[in-house]
Amino acid sequence: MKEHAVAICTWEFTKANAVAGELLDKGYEAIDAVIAGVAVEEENIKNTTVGKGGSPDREGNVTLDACVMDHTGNCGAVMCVENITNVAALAREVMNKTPHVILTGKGAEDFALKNGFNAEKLLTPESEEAWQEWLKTSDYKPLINIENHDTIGMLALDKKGNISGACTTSGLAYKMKGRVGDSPIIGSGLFIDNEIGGAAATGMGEEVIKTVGSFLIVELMRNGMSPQEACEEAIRRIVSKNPNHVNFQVAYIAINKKGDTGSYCIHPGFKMMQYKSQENKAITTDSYLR
Ligand code: SD4
Repeated sequence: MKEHAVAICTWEFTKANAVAGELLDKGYEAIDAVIAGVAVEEENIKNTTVGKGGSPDREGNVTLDACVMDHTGNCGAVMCVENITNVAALAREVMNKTPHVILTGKGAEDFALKNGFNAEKLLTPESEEAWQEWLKTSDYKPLINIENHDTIGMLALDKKGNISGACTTSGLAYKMKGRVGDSPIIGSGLFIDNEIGGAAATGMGEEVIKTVGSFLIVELMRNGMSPQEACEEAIRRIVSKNPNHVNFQVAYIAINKKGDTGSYCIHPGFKMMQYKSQENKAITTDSYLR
């Protein structure tokens, strides 16, 4: 048995990370802890990039993306789902109850309704008002930090020493209708290999997809890097390929089998939460740019 369970997540989602960490301390499995943890943000209507209250696409539809991966290497994902709040839990249902890995759009929504999820309006008056305001200029420009990037990716190591993860988002505000980012794509927004560790991403999803960021980090750890070194190398990979990196943020978090953690980002301003030895703290992440 591992001495200490560890939970980490993107951004300063104190409560979500504490919920996961405390469940791990009680002996819950990592997959259950991460799904309960990220649900806190999916249900938080003040968070405009995850779940209910998420910013809509440019046509006013809130469409959610999520994936989960467990210690056995099983995974599930949903993309572009409307009217369902807890899409990480839905991704787990896809993993557990279907012969598939990914369900999208209406198919995912119908599957949710048949499996006990409630249909809910995800667009809050506040998000609708912000969208109406945006429509006046329709200027699509990603913002560097939390204003537009607070997807929650969470990784957990449970007392049995098993690692699982979840990633859930409403994606970039005012994206094109039908756009899907990295967050529900296994290997990009999230990847777990229970022999090695796990990684998750937040930020400009297109850039994470192009470099298959989370899979890359796990493979770098397999080849001997620490979680910190692997996150740094994955950010360097993006930066070296794209001179436009000054205009967008990407941040990674990672954990290995020993419970060592790491995080790195392009621009200053990203924080990771870490729950370890019953202590839940925010860690300011080093950045490529100063
Ligand atoms: C995406 N990576 O859809 C997500 C966006 C994000 O906080 O991280 N938002 O590209």
